[in-house]
This record gives sequence, C-alpha cells and structure tokens, in this order.
Amino acid sequence: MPTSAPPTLVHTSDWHLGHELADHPREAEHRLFLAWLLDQLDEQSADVLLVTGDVYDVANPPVSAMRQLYGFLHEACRRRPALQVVILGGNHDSAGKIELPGHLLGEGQVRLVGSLPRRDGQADAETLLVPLAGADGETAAWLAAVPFCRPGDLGAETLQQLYTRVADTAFARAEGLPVILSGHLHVSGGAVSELSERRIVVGGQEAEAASLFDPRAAYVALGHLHRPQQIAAECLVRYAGSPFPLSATERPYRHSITVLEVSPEKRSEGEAQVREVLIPRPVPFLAVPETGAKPLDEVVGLIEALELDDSLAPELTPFLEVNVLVTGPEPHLQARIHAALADKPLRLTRIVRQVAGSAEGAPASLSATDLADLMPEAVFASLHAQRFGGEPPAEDLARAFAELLVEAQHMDNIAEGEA
Ligand SMILES: [Mn+2]
Repeated sequence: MPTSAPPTLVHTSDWHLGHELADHPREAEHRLFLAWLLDQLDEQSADVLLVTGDVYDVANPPVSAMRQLYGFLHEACRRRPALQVVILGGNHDSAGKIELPGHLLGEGQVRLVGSLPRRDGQADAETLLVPLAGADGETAAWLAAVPFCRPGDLGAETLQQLYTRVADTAFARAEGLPVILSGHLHVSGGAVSELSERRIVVGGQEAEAASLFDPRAAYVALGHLHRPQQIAAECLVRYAGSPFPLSATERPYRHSITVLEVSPEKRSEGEAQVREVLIPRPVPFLAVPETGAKPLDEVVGLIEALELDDSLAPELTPFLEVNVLVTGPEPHLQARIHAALADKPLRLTRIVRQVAGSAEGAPASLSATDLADLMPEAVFASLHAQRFGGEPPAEDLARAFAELLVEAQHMDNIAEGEA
C-alpha cells in the first residue's frame, strides 16, 4: 500500500446557529466565530472539517442561521478547494434541514448526514463511510459519519450493535488505514451543562458507556456536550465542545476547536495526536457576584461598580447574570436591578434568586424560577412528589418520562418544519 500524506482534521461541534440567550441573538458572535474558523482552516492547513451535530439551535432555524451556514460553506470551499467538510445532525437539528443544501451541492466536497440512512429495515453502515484524503489527494483514512440516532432510527438494533456494525464495516473498508468514528450522544463521564444541552435518551439510557466505541479507532469525534473534553476510554474520545457559552453554566469553559493529525502510525503511550486551539471569546459573560449569590444591596453596588467599555456595538456588549441572595419577599428586586442596569452597556440574561440557607446554586423554588428555565423533568418530579406524598418518581418511571420527552420534542420538530 502506498504511503500517503496524513490528513489534518479540524473537529468542532454544537454551533447552535440561531441561538438566542434570554432573547439576545447570538448572530454577531457566530459571525466572528465562523470568520475565525475560516482563518484557522488555513492556519492549520486543514484537509477535513468535521462538525459533530447541533449545527442549528432549533429544528426550524431562522433564515439568518441558514444563511450563516451556507455562506460559511461557500467561503470555506472557495478558500480551500481541497477541503472536505462533513456535517452531522444533532438532537437539536432537523435531519432534513441539515441535508437540504446537499441536494444543491451534490456529492463532493461537502457531506451532510442529518440522520441514519436506512436500507432493508436497518441503518446502512456503508453509506456512512467517508474516505478522507491528505494533502496529496490520496485516501489516507476513513471516517464513519454517524449522526444523532433517534430511538426510532435504530430499528431493532441497540446503539451498541449499530456502533459495532459501523466500526466493523469501516475497518473492513479501511484495509489498515486509520478509522475515525463519530457521533452525537451523551457518553458517561462527560461534564454536563444542564441549561442548554437538551437531554437525550436512547434505548432507555441517558448516557452511553465509552465502551460503545471500537478501541481500534484512531479517534472518536463527539458532539452534544458543550465543554471541550476528553473521555476516559480505550481509544481517544473527545467532545470538541461549542464555540462559546450557550448558558451561564458554560461561562468557565475554555472553548476550543480540536485539531487532529490522522497519523497512520500507532501513537505511543500517552502521546497526544490532538491539540486544542482556543477560540477567542467574542463577548464577555459576566456574573454578579462572580460566584455564589449576595444580598440585593450588595448586588446593586457591584453592578454600579462594573467598569465597562461603552464603545462596543450593542450586539457585542457583555452578558450579565445576576444572583441575589434572598431571605424573604423582595418586591422591588427586579425594578432595582433593572434601574442599576439602565444606562450600562450590558445584556441581562437572567436574575437568579437564591434562598438563604438553601444549597449553593440551587434554585429558590419552582415557583420563583423563570418559566423558561424549568426543566420538564423537574416539573414532573415536583408534581409526582405533590401527588404521592412527597415521593420522587421511581427510576424507571423517570426514565420513561425522559424518553417520552425526547419523542415529544422530536414530534414538535416535525410539526415545526419537517412535514
Ligand atoms: Mn445535542
């Protein structure tokens, strides 16, 4: 077999184009990120760009979000005519919307895999395989491009059976070349961001074991969790993470893209083939106080003391989350915070009330929380406790509810735009 140039793969994920944070659009931040990414593709001499799902924030994305993706693809292909782009559907994406531009672009430089292709009643592993070429244009590795798998997409198979079959098919095809696996799913051991990662449940399980992946894989590229992180496994398994914080939980993350040299040699013990390139944060995300919560007077003082740049365009002014420690009713809380913010170049994301004496960071109570922040699972648990003498739902009942929720969200997606 002739030796060929190993491809350089840039792995990024969870862009959530069209996202809004407390009604503040993120379009300007996405524009800056995508411009930066185009430069990075040159800088890193990328041969492959892999986006592992949740390209859009919602199944029926606004035109502005689709325009951003299409404009990016056009520019990436124009600037790097040899670049291969592979985009997977995530649980936030509509498979149809992800695959749509493929009908115009044809099979070629851009490969869009919205959902599992099926043949004869089961997922068609063959069509998920993408040959990856290095700088000399020769196939030097294979990618199994596995999108988010909805329970209904799997047919009679379990996710484990699917991944085993896909890996076996890929290794047979690769004839000794490196194989990269991919997916959009929750692998246990990963750090979760509760506010912006919609829960996914496949086959009754919320998180999959990392043993799902064939240990022979050169790399497993994952999407879904927003924090860039490596997962303990027998092979190299990584979440690339989102480009910037999609909720306050993600403020401390160091967002990055992952750059992988797909070397045909087995890497030596502990030697990394990947490097992270930090993404410049387009908009600061502030919290008052920096951690925890403080009484209203102190919080107002802290807001007034913030030193801010008032030359920024409105769409690039910092986000602010405010955490107030409350001991009783505070009827003027909202008004006082809004008054303190009035002439400041800041965008409020939310005000969290924390009841003194409750656990650090715990929401005050369901009734005191913003409706938009309520997790359906929490409402279900609370209602169950109310009806059944304070008892939380049993584990299997909670799981059944979570599974129903995934299906219901999927039906919503269909109703919204996939029909
Ligand atoms: Mn996701």
